Amino acid sequence: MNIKSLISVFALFFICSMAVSPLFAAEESAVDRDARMSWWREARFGMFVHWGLYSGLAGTWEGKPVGTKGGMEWIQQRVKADTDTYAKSAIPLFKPAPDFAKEWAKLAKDAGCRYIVFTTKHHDGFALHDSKISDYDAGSVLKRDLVKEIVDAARGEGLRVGFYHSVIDWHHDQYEYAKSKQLPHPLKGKPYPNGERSHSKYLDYLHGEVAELLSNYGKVDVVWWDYSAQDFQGDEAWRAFDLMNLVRGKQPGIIMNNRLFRCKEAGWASMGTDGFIPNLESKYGDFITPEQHIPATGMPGVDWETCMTLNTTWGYSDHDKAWKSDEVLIRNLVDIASKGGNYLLNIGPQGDGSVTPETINSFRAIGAWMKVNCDAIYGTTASPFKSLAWGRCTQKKMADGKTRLYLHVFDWPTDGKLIVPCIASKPQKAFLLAGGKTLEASSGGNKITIAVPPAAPDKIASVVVLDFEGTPEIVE
Ligand code: JFZ
Repeated sequence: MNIKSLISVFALFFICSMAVSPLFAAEESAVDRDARMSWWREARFGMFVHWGLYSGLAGTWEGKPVGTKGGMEWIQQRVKADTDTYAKSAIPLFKPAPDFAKEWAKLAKDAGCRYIVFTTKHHDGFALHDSKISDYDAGSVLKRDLVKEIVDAARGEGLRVGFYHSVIDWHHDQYEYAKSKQLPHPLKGKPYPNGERSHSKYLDYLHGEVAELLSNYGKVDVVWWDYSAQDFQGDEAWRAFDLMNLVRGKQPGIIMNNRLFRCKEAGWASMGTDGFIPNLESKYGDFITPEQHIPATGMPGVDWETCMTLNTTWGYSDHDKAWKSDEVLIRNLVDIASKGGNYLLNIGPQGDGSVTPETINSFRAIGAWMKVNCDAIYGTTASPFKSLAWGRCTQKKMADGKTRLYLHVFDWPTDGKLIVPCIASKPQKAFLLAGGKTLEASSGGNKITIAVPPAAPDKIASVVVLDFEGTPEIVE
């Protein structure tokens, strides 16, 4: 072998090892990471969409409700249907109307969401794009590319776009579900109907579809992986580092969650939806995803996003009427922002893509509140106070070196005096965010007393603004 070919062999080896290096994320500087995360940190509020074949079934199987509570996007697993039986029932009921996605995008935009994350494929395995490597996809079955329709509609409203993508797959005939005791599968405990399976063939397919999704729809802002178990996760289960590097290679600025993993280093303490710890090494992803709950004290130093349903199911159900009130939804958004997190609030459109009146009303109520108060949400950081009896606080560093505190008052004082405890600094200015009326504020004895009107400007959350020179001194 001559020296030239020796060099090219080395060069090739070097390039290949770069392509699969799990150190990709670790090599990013803190400054670059902050720049990459900045839109997401400022956004604070996004819309989640669970929509697929299960949406048309609407929580009903063979004419009977499967349940009134819980995720009906799991219906195939709940009734233990094999993929052919499920597809035969579900496909005729999945009939997206023209322009359905425009309705979602407008609803999100008007509510004040800055991004939409939607299911490109859920656990049932049905892909919403036009896939060249599958016939269980919208392209093959409906002759439509629903991912393109949704991305175009979201971009049309100026929203950022995220792909929820399930690595669990109840359709693919090479997915070796026996490898995990913890991950769900409709045929769990039963032998593979098609004899031997090769999980590595499934992974080739998974990576292939992810490559299509991250190549053919322009810029993608978020990938929201779902999900892993302690007994099946990461590299072994999904060739996770290759998968993340594939995504980053195609979309350098992208943000990903940590659900390709289920280990301590990746922010997981246990199975279940409350098994989170405020710790995340960057090679495992960019943010932690508390599901259906808000961490009591946030997750200082870690990026996190609470995802939540409007009722109790992610995918549409005719039988779930447990809708959260506007008060709960708006106060959740405030609570999450006051703890430094994002709120990803789910809608479950029906089989034709339409959204229920309850969903529309909830998002419009949030939108009405945001129209007046969004400055107290976007671009804010966590409260400097441990707790406040009457509500929550968010804060913002202003361009002129001032600090602005936004006091979100849930329980409006009946005596006309709003008291901010544990603060030694005197505000330069106090005013109501709604309308801008100046308020009298006095300071002393480590507290600020603000004279407020007798009636709350907003029954759910009224915002009082305090401006300080520099950083206010908190004494707790
Ligand atoms: C997952 C999905 O199964 C669910 O359908 C939905 O998409 C949600 C946003 O994400 O939910 C989970 C994830 C993890 C556990 C349970 C439900 N877990 O670890 O027990």
